[in-house]
Amino acid sequence: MSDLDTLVQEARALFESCQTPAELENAKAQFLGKSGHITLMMKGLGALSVEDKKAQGALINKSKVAIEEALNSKRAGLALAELEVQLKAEAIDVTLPGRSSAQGGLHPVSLTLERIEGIFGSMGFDVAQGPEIETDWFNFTALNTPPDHPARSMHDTFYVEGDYVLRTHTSPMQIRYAVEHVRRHKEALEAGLPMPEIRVIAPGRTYRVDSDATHSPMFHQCEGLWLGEQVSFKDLKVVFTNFCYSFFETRDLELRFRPSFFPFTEPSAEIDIQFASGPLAGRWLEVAGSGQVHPKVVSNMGLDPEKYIGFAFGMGPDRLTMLRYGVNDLRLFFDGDLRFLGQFR
Ligand code: 2U9
Repeated sequence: MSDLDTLVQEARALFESCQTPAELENAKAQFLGKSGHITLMMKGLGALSVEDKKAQGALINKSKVAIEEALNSKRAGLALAELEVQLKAEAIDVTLPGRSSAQGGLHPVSLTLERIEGIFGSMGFDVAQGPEIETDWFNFTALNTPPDHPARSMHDTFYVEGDYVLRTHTSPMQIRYAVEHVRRHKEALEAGLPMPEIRVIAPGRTYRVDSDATHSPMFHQCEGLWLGEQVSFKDLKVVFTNFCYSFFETRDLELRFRPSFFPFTEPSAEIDIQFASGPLAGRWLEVAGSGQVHPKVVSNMGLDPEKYIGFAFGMGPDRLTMLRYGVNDLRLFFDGDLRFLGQFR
């Protein structure tokens, strides 16, 4: 075997043993680099005769081509191996079950508010929404709650810089609604024509300094108002009884109007209900406050209390949600625990 054949064999063996492209390029330099074997041999040709140069040059060239072929073949092999490693590392197992996207749902209290709005809507009540940061006038004074009233105590009310409060009930929204209603029908009123009745509920967030298993500093209220020339306590009883039948999806319950006091209504009554069957059967449960709108409050709306009369009621959607679903701790509604909230879809 000639020296050149041996050289080609050596090159093949060395290239074959290379594990990485970098190793292979180093190995290449030994044969084809500036001072590699083949290059040096080529340089050595200069000393030969023209004939020998031709013959020997052809042989060296043949070996060079053989070495280059071995090099390129190994390069391709290493590139393929590298690609395989990469493909393996980045492989996606399409047989794995996919990650499903969680389905959201409405908060249980939102579901209750939707139900309340739907039921009162079917009885002709509008829905009014408005500011949660209120003026002292709308939150207290207009509602016949004078400055020395206990409801204004620092213990109950969140005060906001600049003579504002976080509304302690949604009643101020009823005043806003009534004032706007009166403004819109000003001409008819001044001409002594009848004004369309005010029939509205005001659902929403309210705030008081209070926190335990049955009180939260942020809670919900829905207050209702029906005002006209012929609206009586009898209408309150009909409306609220029908509301309870619809809300609790049963007629198997009784209502009781128990005398009470609120600054904005006179006379006033607590509304209790009692289920005839089910887990709450036989217990009187307080569900709302109510009453005939106080003449001073009617007057604060810009209406003549001698002519306009009506009733108002107020209830706590949080408590109604607890009763409807049998939840015993109010705080569960506001902890944001999806294991709890996910049960109400
Ligand atoms: C106007 C005039 C009067 C709304 C009323 C109540 C009685 C009442 C609360 C009790 C605790 C709701 O469940 S609670 O959070 N409300 O007891 N609210 S009468 O009276 C009004 C409202 C608006 C203009």
